[in-house]
Amino acid sequence: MQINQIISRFSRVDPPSLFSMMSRLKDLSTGEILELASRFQVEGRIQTVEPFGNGNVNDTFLLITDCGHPYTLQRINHDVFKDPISLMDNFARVTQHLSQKFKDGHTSLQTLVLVPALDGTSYVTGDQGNYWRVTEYVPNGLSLEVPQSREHAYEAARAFGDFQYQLRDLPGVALIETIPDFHNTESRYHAFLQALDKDPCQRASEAADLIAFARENESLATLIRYANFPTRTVHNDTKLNNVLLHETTGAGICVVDLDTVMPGCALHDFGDLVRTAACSSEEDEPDISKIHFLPDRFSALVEGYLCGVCDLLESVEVEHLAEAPQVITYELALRFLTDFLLGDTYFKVKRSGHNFERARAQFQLLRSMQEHAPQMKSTVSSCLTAGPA
Ligand code: GN1
Ligand code: MG
Repeated sequence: MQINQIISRFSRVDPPSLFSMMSRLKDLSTGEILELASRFQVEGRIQTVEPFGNGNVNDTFLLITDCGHPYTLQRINHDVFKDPISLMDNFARVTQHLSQKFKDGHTSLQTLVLVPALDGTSYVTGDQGNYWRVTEYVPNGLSLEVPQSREHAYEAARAFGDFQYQLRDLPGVALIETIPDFHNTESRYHAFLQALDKDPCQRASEAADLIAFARENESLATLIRYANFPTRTVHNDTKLNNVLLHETTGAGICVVDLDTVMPGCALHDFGDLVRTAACSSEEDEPDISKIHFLPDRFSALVEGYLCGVCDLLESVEVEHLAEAPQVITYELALRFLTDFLLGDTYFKVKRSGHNFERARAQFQLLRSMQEHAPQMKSTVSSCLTAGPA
């Protein structure tokens, strides 16, 4: 693929001339990016740099060298990830394991490939103590916010299921927890109550309806507790846009965004994928009349996930598959609402009220899921009875 084609597809702007887009690179100068990139074993000289992807936490850039080689460069947000060195250790172990599985023919899914720094380490530190890494760009990958078809949903779920399955025998000690209590919904609920109590930006009155709904649904905060389920190595951030699908065939090709891969509960992965892939809209849709749970996409997700995860799940996990999406949707709504109350300090925001809109959208999706709860249960049962597709 030509350099300009890659840039224009992913940056959604006309192909830029050399470094013409630098004003959009946030707090970074051209010189800083070049200097950082030159500290990795990249092939050729960097020719273009573009902001890339839609992550809410890290900063990602697409680099293209003069020999046409694309890479992704990422700054790890160390306000969120307090121990980037251990995080990179997790990253290296997981990608090594998955690439071996691919080479041995156990999976059709590729994994991310780290490009080492000149000194052989997996990251470099920048001037302000930031941590940076480079990975090979995955060609032909499509990252979607909303699936365009049932097949997309199936493939995304198969890929995340396969990811859990391949990691079942990750050798060595457990991965470190890059963010402790990440999917502890109960502690997310307490953090929300604390934010509400302090209300440092005096925003609680604007969000009275959302706050009331959060309180009414408090029982969801304790429905899925880690301790009651098998601990597995899971992804923990399985939004649809964190799996690349092949741009022409639609097949799952690579699971990305590996910063929260750590010990956890399989149900959170399944639930978070449903949250983003069985919804009619993006997660921050401002017009809530457009937000609906999509039962047809849900059945594709159940089928795909059960296919990918093989025989890994225990009955206690299977029994909660239909409820997990509600729990994680509630958890995300709480996190967005908490961040809104605290003044938008965690998630990147694109506009004023963005976190409020995200929380409102997630609560709306939750309502729609609640209306479909019996149907979700029967979908899971019939997929289990039908067996592998
Ligand atoms: C963040 O970085 P990104 O966009 O993949 C967040 C997820 C949320 C998601 C919501 C480390 O993920 O937990 O589900 O935003 N990641 C972290 O869009 O908090
Ligand atoms: Mg992420």
